[in-house]
Amino acid sequence: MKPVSEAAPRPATDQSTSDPAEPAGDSGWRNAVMSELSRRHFLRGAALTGGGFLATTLAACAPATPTPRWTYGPIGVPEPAGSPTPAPATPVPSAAASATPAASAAIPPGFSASDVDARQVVRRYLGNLVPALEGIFGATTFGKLGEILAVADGYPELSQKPAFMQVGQQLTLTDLLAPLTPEIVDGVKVYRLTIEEVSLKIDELRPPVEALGYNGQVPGPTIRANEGDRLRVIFTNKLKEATTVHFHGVEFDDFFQDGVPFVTQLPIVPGETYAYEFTVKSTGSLMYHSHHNATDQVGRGLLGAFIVEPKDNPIQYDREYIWVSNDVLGGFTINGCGFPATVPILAAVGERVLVRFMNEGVMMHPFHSHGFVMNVVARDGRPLGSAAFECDTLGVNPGERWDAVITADRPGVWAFHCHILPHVEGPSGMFGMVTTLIVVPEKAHVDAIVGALLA
Ligand SMILES: [Cu+2]
Repeated sequence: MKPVSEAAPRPATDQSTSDPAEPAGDSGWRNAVMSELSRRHFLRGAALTGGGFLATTLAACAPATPTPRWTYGPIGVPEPAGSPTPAPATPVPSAAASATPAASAAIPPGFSASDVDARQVVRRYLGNLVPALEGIFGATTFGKLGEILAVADGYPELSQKPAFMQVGQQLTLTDLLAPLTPEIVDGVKVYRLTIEEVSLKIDELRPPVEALGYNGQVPGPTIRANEGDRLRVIFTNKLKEATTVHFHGVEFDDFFQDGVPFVTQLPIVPGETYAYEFTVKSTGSLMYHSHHNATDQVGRGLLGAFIVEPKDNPIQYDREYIWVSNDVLGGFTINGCGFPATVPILAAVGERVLVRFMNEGVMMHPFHSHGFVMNVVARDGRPLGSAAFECDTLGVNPGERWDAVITADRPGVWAFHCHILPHVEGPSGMFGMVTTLIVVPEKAHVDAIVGALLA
C-alpha cells in the first residue's frame, strides 16, 4: 500500500485498479510496502520492550470483542463491571452532592434524594440560560419555570454555563456541527481530515472516554457539498490501527470509492493518507463513517454528517439541527454527548426547524417530539414528496437518515427524546438521548441567548 502524499493526493482508484504486483508507472510502490512492513516490525518490537507503549499497542491490536457499552446511566449510578469507560480516580459525586450544601441538604417535602438529583440534571442542562429566559418569556412564565427549578435557592448553576458548553462542544446551537471549508483545486472541492484519538467528554461530570474522531471531534466536521460537485476527501490516519471511510448513502459510479476494506480497497494503515474522489449525485442527508472494525470504530466516534444540497426543490427551513445518535461509545448520545450535556434546539416562534436524524448506533431509536408534530419530508436523503407524513414519534433504524421539519408555533421549553425509556430516564432523572426544543417569541431572542452564552 502506498500512502498518498498530501502534496499530490492520489484518488483511491489509482491504487485500487492497479495490479498490486506490478503497479504501472509507480516504481516507489514496492519500497513503500517494504517500508511499511519494517515500520510494523518496529512497532511490534517496541511493544515488546516499552511499558506504556506496550499497553497502548496491545490495546490497539486487541481482538474485536466489543463489550456492550450502552450502559451510560444517570450520574452517580456506578458503571457495570466490564464497562470500557475508565473508572474515575475518585467517585463521581451524585448530582445532589454537587449542588450547594444548602440545596443538597434541603430535600423538599415529598421529594426523595433521587428527585433532587433529577432536578439537578435539568439545572445543569439549562445553567445560566434560566436567568436569560426571564426577559424573554415574561414574568408569569418565568415565575413558573423558576418555581419548578427552585430558582429561589440561588443554586450555583444559575451563573454557570449549561452543561453542553462545559464539554467543549462548538456552540452555534442551530448549526451545531460546523461544516468543513473545502479548498478548490482545479474545480474539485478538496476536504482534508485527520483520523485521530480523542479524549471525549460525554458529560463534564464523567471521566472522558477514549474516543476516535475526525479532525479531533465527535461527530466529525460536517462535509457539505452541492449536487454535481466533484469532491476529493483526503484522510490521514493518525491512529494506531487501520481504518477505511465509507460515504453512506452515496451512489458511486466507481465502486472503488465505497470504502469497504478488502472489497473495494486496502485498509488505510497508520500514517497513511488516502483520498476518496467522486462526483456527487446522491443528495440530502448522508453520512460518512468508518467501515473497518466498525462496531468499535464507529462506536467510538468515527462518524460524521455528509450533506448534499440538491439542485432542485431543496427543503425549506429557517434553522437546522443535525442529530447524530450513537449508542455504543459511553452509552446513549446525541452528537457525542448525553443529557444534560446535549445541545438544545433553539428557534423563534413561526420558524421551521429542520432536524436531520442520523442513526450511527446499533439499535433503533424512536425520537419523540413533545408539543410539536414532525413533518417528515425525506428518508435516507430522498424526498418523500407527496408521501411526506406527520408524526410525533419517529423510529430511526441504524444507518437511516430521516429529515423532519417542525414548525415552532408556540413558545416554551419542550422535551425531545428517544422513547425507549431505558435510554433516557432512570430513578435519578434524565440522561442519554434527551434534549429540548426551546422556542422563544422573537428571532432576536435566539440571538440574545446565543450572545449571552458566548459572553
Ligand atoms: Cu433510544
